[in-house]
Amino acid sequence: MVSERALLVTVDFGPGRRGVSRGAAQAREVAAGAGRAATPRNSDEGQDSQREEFRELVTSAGATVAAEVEQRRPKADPATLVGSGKVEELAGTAASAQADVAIFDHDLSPTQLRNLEDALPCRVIDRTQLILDIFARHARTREGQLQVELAQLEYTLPRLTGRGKAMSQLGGGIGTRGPGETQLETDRRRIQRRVQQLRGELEAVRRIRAQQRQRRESVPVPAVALVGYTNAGKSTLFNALTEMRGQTKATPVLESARMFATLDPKLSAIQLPSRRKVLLSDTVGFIRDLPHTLVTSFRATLEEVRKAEVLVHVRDASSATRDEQKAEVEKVLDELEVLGKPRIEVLNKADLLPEEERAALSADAGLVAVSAKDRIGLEALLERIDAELVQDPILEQRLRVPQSEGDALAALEAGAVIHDRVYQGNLVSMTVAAPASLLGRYRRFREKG
Ligand SMILES: Nc1nc2c(ncn2[C@@H]2O[C@H](COP(=O)(O)OP(=O)(O)OP(=O)(O)O)[C@@H](O)[C@H]2O)c(=O)[nH]1
Ligand SMILES: [Mg+2]
Repeated sequence: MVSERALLVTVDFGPGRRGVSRGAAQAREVAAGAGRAATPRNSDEGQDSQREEFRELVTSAGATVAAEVEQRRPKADPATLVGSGKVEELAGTAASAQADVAIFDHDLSPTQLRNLEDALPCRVIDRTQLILDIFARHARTREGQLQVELAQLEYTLPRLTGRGKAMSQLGGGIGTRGPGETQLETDRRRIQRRVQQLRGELEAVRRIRAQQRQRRESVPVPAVALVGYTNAGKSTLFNALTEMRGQTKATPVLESARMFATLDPKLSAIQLPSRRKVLLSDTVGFIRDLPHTLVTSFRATLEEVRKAEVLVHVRDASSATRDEQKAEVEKVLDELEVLGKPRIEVLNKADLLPEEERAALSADAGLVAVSAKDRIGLEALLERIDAELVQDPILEQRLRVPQSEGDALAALEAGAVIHDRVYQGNLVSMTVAAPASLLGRYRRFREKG
């Protein structure tokens, strides 16, 4: 498939550079001694990396950048977002760059979308549609695909216009024809029917997932969820942790420089240094201005996050906008009502930082600096997870177990840290550190006195 040529449009609102407040936030973090002084990140840099992020989104959607246009204006034009002079310029640039599509790094109201489509010689899509498109490309499971299609249709329905140009995005039959009003009504009804059908199918898929979860929860294993900005390295960390020595082999998940590589949640059991097992989950990443429709439709996917006892917030230490990314992630966590859970902050990609900065980070007790790629800092991270789990705490006890109790000994061997083991006749006497639930099962072996 030939990739589409895209005209990228960004608009800075407000009087000055968009990044002023962001710069101030970073200055505070420098003052807090987090070692940021080595590489000050000013607002220009923040803005550049937002542009870069937008370009990456566009390439992740499979398009190539044909041209870019920027505008700064105090506030959005209700009719066309950008001013009328700019619309003319856009039309000219789109024509000369032979753009197939103009992509705005903002959301457009149905009116703005219609007016821009009328004025430009190509299709127009907004930021939410762009992200939905990437999601659609990357969804692998049935549930993921259903969720994205539903979100796409719900977003598009109010944006259906008589022109129909916007609809070519949807594939699935509704082409680029210019439907008249009757055709438009038919399309609307058809979409509404499809929406109903998708809701039904999703309901069914979710019932199965709920059953699976119930079965899982009948054996209580604490859940730990990796969360974070897209591309922070969650999947790489997931693979690194599940591949560590002593872990049972799991199929690796996809690591990719593309944004939103992961859509569908993936779970794997891992063992912590205390020998306690937890269920680790990798899931969809977040982004600045994550479309609300996506948060809602991915609520079920994000259920792993809502059910987790501990959240591991994976951050890209090398990103120029890492502090802004952190704030964005916390916004979504708030929306999911999980800000109250214990949260471990991991600064990943530490391998990309200069030595002084890395040293400063590792001195900060609030953070765990790791490199998922180089497998550095993982042991410390597992210890932190251990420490954060309060459900089923680790207790230390002295046990005396008959050697004939093979099952009990094997279970302790697998689930506890054992020291001072002494054999006395047919008894094994030992000190074990293990989750309270495991020790509870072998209360009868407790050494008296
Ligand atoms: N240098 C370096 N690169 C890393 C590290 N961890 C991940 N990466 C790279 O960062 C990119 C994104 O990694 P992923 O693990 O796919 O990121 P993710 O958070 O799962 O991203 P999404 O699923 O898209 O939200 C890939 O190109 C990885 O190779 C690291 O510790 N150091
Ligand atoms: Mg991923």
